[in-house]
Formats: sequence, structure tokens, C-alpha cells
Amino acid sequence: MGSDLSSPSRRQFRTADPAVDAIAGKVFAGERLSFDDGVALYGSDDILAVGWLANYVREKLHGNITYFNVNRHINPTNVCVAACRLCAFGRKKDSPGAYTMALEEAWATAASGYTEAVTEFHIVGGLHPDLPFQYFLDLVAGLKQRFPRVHIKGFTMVEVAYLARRAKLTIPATLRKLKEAGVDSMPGGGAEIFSDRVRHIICDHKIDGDEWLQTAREAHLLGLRTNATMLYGHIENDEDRVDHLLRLRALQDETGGFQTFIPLAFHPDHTALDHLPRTTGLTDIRQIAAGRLLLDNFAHIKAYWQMMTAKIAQIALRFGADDIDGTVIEEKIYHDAGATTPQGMRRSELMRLIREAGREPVERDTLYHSVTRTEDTFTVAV
Ligand code: V47
Repeated sequence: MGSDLSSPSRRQFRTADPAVDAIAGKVFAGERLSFDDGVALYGSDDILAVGWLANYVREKLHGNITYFNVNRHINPTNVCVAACRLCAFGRKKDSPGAYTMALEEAWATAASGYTEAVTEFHIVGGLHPDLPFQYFLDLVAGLKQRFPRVHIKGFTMVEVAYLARRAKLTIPATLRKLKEAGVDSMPGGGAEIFSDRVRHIICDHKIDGDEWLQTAREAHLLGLRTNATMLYGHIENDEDRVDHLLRLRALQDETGGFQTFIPLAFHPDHTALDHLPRTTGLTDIRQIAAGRLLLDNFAHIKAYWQMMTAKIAQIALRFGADDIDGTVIEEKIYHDAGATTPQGMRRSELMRLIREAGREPVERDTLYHSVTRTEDTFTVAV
């Protein structure tokens, strides 16, 4: 054990793994973890000690609170030019199952399931070769006009970079137009794993890691908060995961624009990588814990229940996660890839899940302001 035995937490902590013990010394001293520490966290057999430390950090930041929100996903099109091996959602333009919503249809989709008074629309879709940029601007402006109180978290860095290229605009100009139309923040998708070696295999035609980070940087500079994800459980190794996390941490040092880190478990069904096994519960839990410990400048770590299953997400609330995402309503990307979770969950059920983990549920809006509800409306504390 390290030298400072005066803190009660330090005295409670026990591990037989010397590498984790050394990491604990840093965690208790508030010191930043290194690349090698990250690899050691992934390699340790003592998952309970790793989780204990992540939970220690999580409780220092958020106490017992667990955040959730009431949101609806809208996927305007699944037509995509990228053909990523990791994906089961995208379709070529004329292939069976391809769809593109007319604007009225997208707005009607937003309205269905609105009964729980959603505070967020989460909008992501494919890279459509023909849809003009104006379609996306009109989509967002139309949503804002119809649902002025709903926060629009829309379009990944990958979509923004593609829209910019097609519209012959710079990334900042594209982001500015989306923001003017009504985009309030951006989701964290498309980051996958930044390693070129892996990216070439799982999503060859997407922007590379540096371009993803640069697009996020530009968004942050314009005042758009974004999330960050990491897709794990395919062909990446522990070093790739740590490299990904430390590159996110470096950008966060620079901009402070990331809100939440969301590890995403690879779902292989109906993808070109369907020979790979699914992730296990311990792998899922470890991503949450490693994320919490390495991303010392991220406020929030999300255990996305749709992806992890509600049962594992509940356990993750004791391994570093302080957020469980939302009611979701109509998730498509994971369900096309074989997810067996329900496509949405009621608010009351999410709260039960959180309470049974011994945590206190707090409904938030997208920017983590708490939401107070009366019978049929809500107010946001800013
Ligand atoms: O970008 C695609 C991933 C992402 C598969 O920001 C797959 O709050 C697993 O980013 N198996 C979209 N993953 C989802 C996403 C997200 C989800 C929830 C909340 C937020 C947020 C963001 O899903 C894609 C890609 O990384 N993905 N296919 C698959 N077969």
C-alpha cells in the first residue's frame, strides 16, 4: 500500500494487485493516471478493486445522485454511403429496408411518444448521398417550431463532416448553420476507436480519429456541448482503448466542451463482423470503471442501458457511472444489430432501477439541469 494511510478511504481500500494499489495511491492523492496505469486497469484481475476506486471517484463527484432523462430518438434516414463493417443500421440507397423520412414524417415521429413530455430529441442518421444540407436545417427548424422547449441533441461529428463536404462549407460554417437552425448540443457517436489500424477495419470510410476530434473541437469553440463515445468489444486491444480515452482527455483539457463519456458495447448481429462474440458483463463494467478513472476531467460517465442491458447498467451505477441515459423511445441502431433490450422504458421504471441500486434518481435535461415535474408539465432549474 502507498504511504498515506490517514484517509479513511485509503484505509478501507484493499487489493492484492500491486499495480492497482499504486493507482489507488494516485487516485486518493487526486493525481492524473498515465497510459500505463490505464493498461493496468484493463489488465487487472481485481475488478472489484478497480470498481471500488471508480465508485470512490463517482461518489466524490456526485454523491448518490444518478441522472436520467426523458428523451426520444429520431433517425431520419438509414441510407448511408459509409458501409462500415461495425454497423447493421446503414443501407445502400436502393437496397431493401432503406428508408428516408419526409420532413412531415420526421416531425410526426417526434410527436409520437411525446406524451411523457420529452425534454430531448436525439437525432442521428446515415450519410445520405443525395439529401441536401437544407433538409437537415429544415428538419431541425421544424422541430424547434413545433417543440420549442425540447433540447435538440443532433448529428455526430461524422455526419457534420459529411454534410460540410457535400455543402462545400467549412466545419465551423456547417456547425454554425446547424446551431442557428436549432441544434443545441451534439451526441457522442461515430468516435468508435481512434486507432487508425482498427478504424481501417471497422469503419474504413469514416473520418479518422483526428478529424473526429477536430470537429468536436470546432463544436466546443462555438459553444456546442458534445458527448464522447468509445466502441469496444470488437478487434481493439487494451492499448487502443487507453489511447482513445487519453485523446479525449487531452481535448477536454483544451476545450472543456465534453459533457459525458459513453462506452458502447459492440453488437455483432447482422454486421460484417458477426463472427465476433458479444461482450460480457465484466467487460462492460470495466469500461465504465476505466472511463471514470482515466477521464478525470469529464463530469459524467453514462451507462447506456439500451446497450448494456438494464441489469448491467444498474450494476454500473456502483462501478463509476452516474448517468443511465433516458426513456429513449424507439432505439434503432442497436436493435438492428441484435440488441434484446426493450426499445424504450418508462420514466417510473428507470427511477425504480436507480433506486434499487441504492442511488437517488434525478431527472436532468440534456445539459444536466435538474427537471421538476408537475402532472403534465416540467420546469428546468438553470
Ligand atoms: O456512432 C453502430 C455505435 C453509435 C453498432 O451522445 C454500434 O448521448 C454497437 O452514439 N454495435 C450511435 N454500437 C449511438 C450513440 C449514442 C447512444 C446513446 C447516447 C449517445 C449520446 C450517443 O452506435 C454509433 C456507433 O458508434 N454503433 N453500430 C453496433 N453494431
